[in-house]
Amino acid sequence: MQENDNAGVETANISETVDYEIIGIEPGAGAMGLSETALEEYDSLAGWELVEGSTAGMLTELDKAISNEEPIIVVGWNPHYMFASHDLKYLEDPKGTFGEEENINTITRMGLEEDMPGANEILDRFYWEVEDMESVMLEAQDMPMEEAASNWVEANRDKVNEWTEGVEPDDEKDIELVLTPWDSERASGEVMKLVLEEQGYQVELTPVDPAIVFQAIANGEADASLAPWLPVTHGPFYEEYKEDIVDLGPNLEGTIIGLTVPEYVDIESIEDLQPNE
Ligand code: PBE
Repeated sequence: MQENDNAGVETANISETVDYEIIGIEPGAGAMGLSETALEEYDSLAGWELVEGSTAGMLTELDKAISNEEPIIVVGWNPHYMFASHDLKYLEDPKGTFGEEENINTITRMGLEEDMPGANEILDRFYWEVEDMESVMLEAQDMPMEEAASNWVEANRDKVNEWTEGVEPDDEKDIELVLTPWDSERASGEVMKLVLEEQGYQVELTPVDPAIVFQAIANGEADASLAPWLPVTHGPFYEEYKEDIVDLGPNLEGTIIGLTVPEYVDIESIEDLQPNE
């Protein structure tokens, strides 16, 4: 790492240097709601701004800051390749605003189990690890997501067989999955699309905001989703629609969300920041 004569000064003024701004992502993201709550709950974040934008924009800002070795605070999460491609750390969150490790659940519309018991069974069995999802996401940096998903399916036949073995195909063959527009859910969506297509289904993948995922499943416009991060990130939507959806439980365990900084930024906790006053 390069020596920096101003390091001491920068350490003292990290909050000022980042202009009391947290670089956020798409306004509809659950992670943005949690970040807004953090701004309200932490005295150290009084007067700070959460900048709305996009995941791609946030990653560009992060790249830029890291190549200049400047401080930056972003909304970060796992599974994602940002932690594989950069040395990053989550700021400690003593108030627990961002929750503990979470799950990604599979949900379906009411009646899917009766209408399409075969597809429902495959969706119910679908389960993979953080490393699986991240490997698809990472590969999709260099190729279309469909292709990365297809490579994963080929390389993980044992796992895929566990999801499909002995399942009777349904008469009804059209199935629509709604997902959120992040790479993590594009990865699970494309994998499930391939798995169901191999069983003779026609699968439509529709990316929408988290709020719409729950709405579409609750009113039966879409059949299922592999995208809800629970219990905290999409908790408010889940609470609103839980009577009108079927929750098949986790398809992945161990997601994390938090305020994220490069390793060289010399603070450890959200409480180490300074209010903007
Ligand atoms: N994320 C990725 C989403 C869910 C998947 C953490 C950016 C969010 O709603 O915050």
